[in-house]
Amino acid sequence: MESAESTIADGAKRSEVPRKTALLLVDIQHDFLPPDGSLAVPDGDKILPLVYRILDEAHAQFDLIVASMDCTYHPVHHVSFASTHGKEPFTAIKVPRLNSDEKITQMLWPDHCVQGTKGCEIHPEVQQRLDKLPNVQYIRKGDNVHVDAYSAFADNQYTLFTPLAKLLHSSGISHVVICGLATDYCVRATAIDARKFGFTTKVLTDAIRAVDPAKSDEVLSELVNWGCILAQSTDV
Ligand code: VGL
Ligand code: ZN
Repeated sequence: MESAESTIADGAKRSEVPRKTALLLVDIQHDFLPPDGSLAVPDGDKILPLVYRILDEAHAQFDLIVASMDCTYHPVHHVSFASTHGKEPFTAIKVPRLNSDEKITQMLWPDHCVQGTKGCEIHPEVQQRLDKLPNVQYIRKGDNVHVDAYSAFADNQYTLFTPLAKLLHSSGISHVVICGLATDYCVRATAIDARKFGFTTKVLTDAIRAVDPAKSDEVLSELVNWGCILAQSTDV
């Protein structure tokens, strides 16, 4: 929410476009959290106190707070569920690209975040805090049964876009700060899309966790190559 003024050579003040920042909380939902989420991200619950602190103490720094939710379609079985294909979770298969003969790789997951179930709900202590704040918006993704959606901006094939890019642009947001789950899937895809849409993008590395922790460093360097800024939750 900083409004910047800079001094130009002749000493006159020139006002700049105010910088507006959104906080993106990625998929902080029951099913991604230990101890009993169906797709619990290792140590995913360790981010919770950091998220509480941001929402309790630093929320005023954000012009908009967006909580994304993986919201897989019920009752038809989602393409990303191992159970849909009679396969084991955490294996990959080839599925057809939408409207195409081309095959693409789809990771298979345990059933998770099915709409209308507890698994889909945002962690209650995060939700309680969001309920008290103004300027909170929710972005639901993954409701196309045929195409998985990691990014909060679009599905994995860029066939369907959520309202997020439009929401941010129409709110005058130029900067986004990202935390949540999981580093190697939904945080990664959301951060890369944020860069593609032109947002200055900060990723809070202590407030994210990976499905495969061995991949974290590689993902973070990939995000740096996309122009993301790595920061700590205490920096906000
Ligand atoms: C996610 C795997 C499947 C995530 C969502 O939120 O990172 N990962 N669906
Ligand atoms: Zn999912």
